[in-house]
Amino acid sequence: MITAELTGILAQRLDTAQTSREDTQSLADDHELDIDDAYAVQAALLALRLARGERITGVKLGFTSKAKMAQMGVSDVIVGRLTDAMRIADGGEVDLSRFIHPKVEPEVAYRICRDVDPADPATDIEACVDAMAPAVEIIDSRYRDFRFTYTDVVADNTSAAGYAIGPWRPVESAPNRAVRLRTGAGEAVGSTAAILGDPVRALHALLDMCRRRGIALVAGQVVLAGAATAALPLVAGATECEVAGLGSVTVKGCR
Ligand code: 0L1
Ligand code: MG
Repeated sequence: MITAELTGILAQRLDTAQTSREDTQSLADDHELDIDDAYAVQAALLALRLARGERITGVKLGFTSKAKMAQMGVSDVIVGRLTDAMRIADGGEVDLSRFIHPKVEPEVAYRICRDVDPADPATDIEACVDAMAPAVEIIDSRYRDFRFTYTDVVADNTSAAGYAIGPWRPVESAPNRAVRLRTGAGEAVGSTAAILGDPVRALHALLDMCRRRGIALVAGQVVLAGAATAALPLVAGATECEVAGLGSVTVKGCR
């Protein structure tokens, strides 16, 4: 376990990388972090954002596809936090100079409609969401060339950098919706089934993570359930994510 002092130093290093748009080397190059250390660095990093006046708006899951879990050699999802500084309106412009090397992922979002007490064993997480929507997540690893270990990426708030959410609709079970992501850099097609077989499973995985990591979910917050395809580079121009039965969401990259 690393000391509280080192936890703060590593959080500051990642925060400086994000605010200065200058990447940093893997923490694992010179420190041995376990997963608890990594979540402690993530919490310290979030505290720096909150101290600047940002507000938590939700959570995101990563490593929700079998391919990504296998690539990282893990069997757990990872969880990161979203803030209002990351939120982009549907159809809104996003200044690319805010990022180091941004990529975009097509996702499904859920809206939390009542506070979730992770300590309560009777919590019914599906009853705590009232809407779902197409979403795009912007990921921007603070590590050089997007090269990181499992603990690195957790410490770096799971690469969270931005998100936009399309029109909300009532939650409807459909594990296998077609997904299309179009950017100026290309196109990716896939299915929401890539998200743990069914995005609703991401809610259960999230509740489990909230229990283990003491994360509270509050009414009005959003959940990004995970990527339905591999990420594409975020470039200037329109990026659109379309999810069958849910509609679409667009952001416009600009310089
Ligand atoms: O699925 C994700 O949101 C990505 C998690 C972090 C891994 C990455 O940056 O590729
Ligand atoms: Mg994602």
